[in-house]
Amino acid sequence: MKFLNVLLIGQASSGKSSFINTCATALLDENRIVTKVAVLEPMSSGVTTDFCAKPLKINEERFLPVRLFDCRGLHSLNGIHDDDIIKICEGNIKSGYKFDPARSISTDHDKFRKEPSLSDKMHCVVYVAAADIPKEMLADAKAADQLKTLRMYLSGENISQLLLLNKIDRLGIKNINTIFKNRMVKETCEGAKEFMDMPMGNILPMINYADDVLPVDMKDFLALYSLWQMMNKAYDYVTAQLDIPDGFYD
Ligand SMILES: Nc1nc2c(ncn2[C@@H]2O[C@H](COP(=O)(O)OP(=O)(O)OP(=O)(O)O)[C@@H](O)[C@H]2O)c(=O)[nH]1
Ligand SMILES: [Mg+2]
Repeated sequence: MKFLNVLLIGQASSGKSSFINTCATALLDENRIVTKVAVLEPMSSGVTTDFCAKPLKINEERFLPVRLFDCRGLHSLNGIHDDDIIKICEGNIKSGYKFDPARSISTDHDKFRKEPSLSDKMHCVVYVAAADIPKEMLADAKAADQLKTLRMYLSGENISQLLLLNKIDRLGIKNINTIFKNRMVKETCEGAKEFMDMPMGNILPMINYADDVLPVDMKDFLALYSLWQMMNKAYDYVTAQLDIPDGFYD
């Protein structure tokens, strides 16, 4: 298997593309900020959206063996059908699919993968929220239901779930090098932990490149740490699946 698959799912403007961009910057051995990739171009209606991943370069020849899939969801306005989110996790939906809020992907669509293998499935799911408004991620009842359905499915499959809390800088932090000692950051992470009912280690505080001109070590560090956690969880899932002998559950 060539790539670990990680699904980033969160509402519009939660910072999904910015996180991918920050990872791309942190991975390069250069003193420049990678130009923001248009990972997802919002459609004019604001509800339809593509499903895609972009390669993460380490240098001119090599790529990191992980695919971060960018997917808008967990908010009814984003219009992704509940069934489609599960189908993404199962590996049924190919990169480049345009979601239709009105209906789930049909099995004869050319972006529908009929017989997904382990390498097509999502190996780790990351909910993405903005730290200044974490609960707005689930602002309506439909989204709460969607999250519940997804979480039940993922728990049943033993797929790890993480929470990426972007925009930590918006909590009024004066010095980003002290974020792990900051009371507001601690309280926000604890609030998110309670809200999502997750272990503290699964909450990833993050500050992305937004208006920066020069690279910032702390942002690079946070991106690499979060990416490493995601890859670890994905790797654990894949190895657990591969370790199951054929016919074990028959
Ligand atoms: N201050 C600050 N701004 C951020 C951070 N992360 C993202 N932003 C800003 O938030 C806005 C939305 O970020 P995006 O990365 O486009 O969000 P997205 O989740 O990809 O949004 P969609 O593609 O529309 O679903 C942009 O203006 C970013 O510059 C962060 O950590 N701190
Ligand atoms: Mg985006």
